[in-house]
Amino acid sequence: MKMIMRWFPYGDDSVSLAQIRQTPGISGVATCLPKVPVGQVWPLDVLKKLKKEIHDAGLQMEVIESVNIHEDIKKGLPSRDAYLQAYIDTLKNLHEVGVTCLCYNFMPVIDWARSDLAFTLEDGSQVLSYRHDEVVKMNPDSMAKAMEGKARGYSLPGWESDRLSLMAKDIEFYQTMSTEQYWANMKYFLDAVIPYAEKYDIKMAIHPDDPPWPLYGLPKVITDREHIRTFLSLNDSEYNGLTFCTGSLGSNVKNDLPSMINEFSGRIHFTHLRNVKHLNEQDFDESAHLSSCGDLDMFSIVQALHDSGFDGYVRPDHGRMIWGEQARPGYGLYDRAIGANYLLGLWEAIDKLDRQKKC
Ligand code: DNO
Repeated sequence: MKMIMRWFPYGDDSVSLAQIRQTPGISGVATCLPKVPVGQVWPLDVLKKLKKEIHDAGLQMEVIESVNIHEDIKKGLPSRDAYLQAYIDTLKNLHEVGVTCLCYNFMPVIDWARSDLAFTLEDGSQVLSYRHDEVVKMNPDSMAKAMEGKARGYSLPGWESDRLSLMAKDIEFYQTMSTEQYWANMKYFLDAVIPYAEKYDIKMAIHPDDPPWPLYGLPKVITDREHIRTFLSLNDSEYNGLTFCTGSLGSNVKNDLPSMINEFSGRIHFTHLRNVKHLNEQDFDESAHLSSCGDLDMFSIVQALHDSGFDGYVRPDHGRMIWGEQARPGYGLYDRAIGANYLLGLWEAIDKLDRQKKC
């Protein structure tokens, strides 16, 4: 298992590579090229420069989060083949710079949704929160505006401007698309891309839909055990795998995360570990990573990963904003560093007890 942290390039991150390097147990970063418009090939020279910057700081660049998928692919339009070729060419360039795992999502139009990016908890810390009634009263456009106001000046991954400009038209398009058609478009993507992921030795790791239920009449498919089974069976290659995001999947109280980890072991290549505190079945606040701060049992989750032989990448997911930090919502340094070391502590204890048992 390798513990990494998400990091945004081009000076668009309040957290420096040096700070990440000084966080105990972190071997690298999950990063991206947010300035390359969706659908275009990620340039090799830019990737090489980025890799050098990360390596010079003493960290690895083995994970990319995310290369976004052009809407024409998700919509199944004839123009998709050209965008698929660009995706494949990007995989080639990622391979050239030593990337081994690619996190992406197949959510239509919007990536993740929250009603507030700076909800204040009792202890004064601020978190991302989700109130279903508020979210359905908004539309993606008004949510984007509300989010921008709370983003502390940082860009929000998944809410890129090229995505937003077409939003209204895209939403109408998807509202008339059946879920079966959406799965078929996903299979078309996988069958085109996975042979190249194998060739370039890059594990594809789809991120679950967040939150894991439909919004605004848009198809949402990576939400629970059944749907993940369907997804994995679309293409049987081990390179067709998952980013197991405990916060996203854990927002659905019916998901039994440790048992899902056991079932999908071997196909989980990347894990986002965070906790959530439910107010009811659909409303929740993100919380500190510690089990006692939320509803997820992080011990059982880490134990399931450990015992199923997980050897991919883990990153602490969204942290709270604490100690006066001003950072991109979810991606400050302090709470993620605390979370990472809590998770590493769990892993060490589970691993050592397991070894003792075997002696
Ligand atoms: C939000 C992230 C998502 C994630 C993408 C992966 O903080 O979890 O934006 O990176 O869904 O493609």
